[in-house]
Formats: sequence, C-alpha cells, structure tokens
Amino acid sequence: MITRVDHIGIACRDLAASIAFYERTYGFSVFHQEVNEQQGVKEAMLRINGTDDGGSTYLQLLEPLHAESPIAKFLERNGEGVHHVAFGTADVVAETEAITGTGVRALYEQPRHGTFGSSINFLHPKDCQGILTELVQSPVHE
Ligand code: CMX
Ligand code: CO
Repeated sequence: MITRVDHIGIACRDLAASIAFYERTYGFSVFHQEVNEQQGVKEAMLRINGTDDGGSTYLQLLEPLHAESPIAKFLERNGEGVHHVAFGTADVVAETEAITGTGVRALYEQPRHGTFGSSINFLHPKDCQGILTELVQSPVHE
C-alpha cells in the first residue's frame, strides 16, 4: 500500500543556489544532504511536513554528480524542473511486485539504496502517465 507522498524530486544545476531559492521564497530549510554515487547525484532534502504514518514529506533537490547522471541527461533535455514524484510505502518489494503485476515496468530487479538509507525502486515514466515515479521504504518505519 502507498501511504503518502514522500518527496518531489527536482533537477537543478546548482544545489546551493536552488537551496537558497527555497529558503528565501518559502522559508524551507535543509533537513539532510548527501551524495549518492550509485544514483549520480548530490542532493538536499527540505522537510515540508510530517504525516500521520510517522513519515515526512520533502522536496528533494538534485544536482548531477557527472555527465552520465540521469539528472544531467534530464537537464540537457528539459532544463531545471520537476524530475520525479516519490510515494512512501512500508514495503517497497511488495509494492513493486503489486504494481508490476498491473503491467507497469520497474527499473530495478531489487530495491537500491536511497536517501537516509531508504530502499527505493523506480517505475518507468512511459508506463506512469509521463511521470518518473519512485517508491520509497524508509529505513525505520514508525
Ligand atoms: N520524467 C518523465 N519522462 C522521462 C524522464 C523523467 N524524469 N526521464 C526520461 N523520460 C522520458 C524521456 O523523455 C523519453 O521519452 P521519449 O521516448 O518520448 O523521448 C523516455 O523517458 C525514455 O528515455 P530514454 O532516453 O530511453 O531514457 P533515459 O536514459 O533518459 O533514462 C530513466 C530515463 C527514467 C530510465 C532514467 O532517468 C533512470 O534510470 N532514472 C532512475 C534513477 C534516477 O532518476 N536517479 C536520480 C534520482 C535519485 C533519487 O531520487 O534518490
Ligand atoms: Co527521489
């Protein structure tokens, strides 16, 4: 079951400049920053609100680490903007299986490492109404 919106992923060219925009415009602040080599990104999570299942909702600002990053390819094609939508679930394996059972392609056979040590998978944008969709299982599910 999908229980919430976990985050909206936003592609940017300059992480510091993007963070500064969200700080001065909306008063959001950085909750967490990390580099994820496997995903090819330098990222910042800006926490927006808590949710009733104990999780939170974030904006995920994503700067490419190198030219082969999926974010670099996206920026080249589309410029800065919304890159993906991520839904939270208590069980990413079961949720991926349920969704692929409806005919939607998952990008990975097994979940991979996401922000905060979460487990993630992606659903192909061409099967999801044009939206790259991420499934996220938080490391500790409250
Ligand atoms: N949103 C919507 N559509 C997208 C898209 C996106 N973010 N990225 C690509 N597409 C579209 C392309 O425009 C293309 O459409 P057309 O065929 O109509 O031109 C189609 O998908 C396939 O494009 P492609 O060139 O074959 O594939 P790409 O090399 O662009 O790869 C994808 C697309 C989704 C497989 C790749 O970006 C990927 O593996 N993403 C998952 C990992 C990721 O995005 N990591 C960064 C975020 C990490 C995090 O959230 O923690
Ligand atoms: Co994400």
